[in-house]
Amino acid sequence: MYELYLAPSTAGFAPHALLREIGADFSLRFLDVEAAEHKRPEYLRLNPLGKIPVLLVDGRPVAETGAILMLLAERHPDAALAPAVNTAARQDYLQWMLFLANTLHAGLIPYFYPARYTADPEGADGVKRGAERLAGQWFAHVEEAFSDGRPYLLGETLSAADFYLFMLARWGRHFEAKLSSQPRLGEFMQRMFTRPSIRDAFAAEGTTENFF
Ligand SMILES: N[C@@H](CCC(=O)N[C@@H](CS)C(=O)NCC(=O)O)C(=O)O
Repeated sequence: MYELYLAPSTAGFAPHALLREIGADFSLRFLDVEAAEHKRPEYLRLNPLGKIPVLLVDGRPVAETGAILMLLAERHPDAALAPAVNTAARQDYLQWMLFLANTLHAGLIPYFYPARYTADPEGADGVKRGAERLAGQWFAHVEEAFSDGRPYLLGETLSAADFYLFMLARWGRHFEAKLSSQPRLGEFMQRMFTRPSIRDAFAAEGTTENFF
């Protein structure tokens, strides 16, 4: 049994949608971010860094979005959301998952919390613009990967990486330079959006805002 701590449209979205895609037995625990519920001692006991999301696996907490996604894919091999160990596809999967976690996700954080990344009281806007510029380059790298017409990040087969990418690319809807202008990424987003798991996750999170 899984219990996912999340807040709407945060990094909890990808694990949330993946749980639905797998058809796992889970419950959702929505945190009140305005009330800083994720900084309270009860939550810090689950994740001392106070970051969302956390997944309880039979009561044991796991944090870090990429780790949660990989763990879920691994625990549910029948859902075939991660290539088998020692295959060429696994190599690509690991590379994309780490790129999404280490580069794209980590690089988007300064966009959303720019003041944390500067000691200059006037510097937040510059940090935000710089983060958007870098993210634009990384999304261009993703667009390039899709240039061979592949439907999913790994090729013909859907994987956990697609849920991660979908979530991160959706955050780009705030950018001045819209990601929807990247045609292949746009097609990917539409393709993912048709999945019941994604639509149901949006509905459960109460998200009505444009998804991309
Ligand atoms: N490295 C973490 C980052 C998670 C993260 O930054 N989550 C955001 C919500 S999207 C959060 O908890 N923000 C609250 C804060 O940083 O105070 C992960 O991959 O899960």
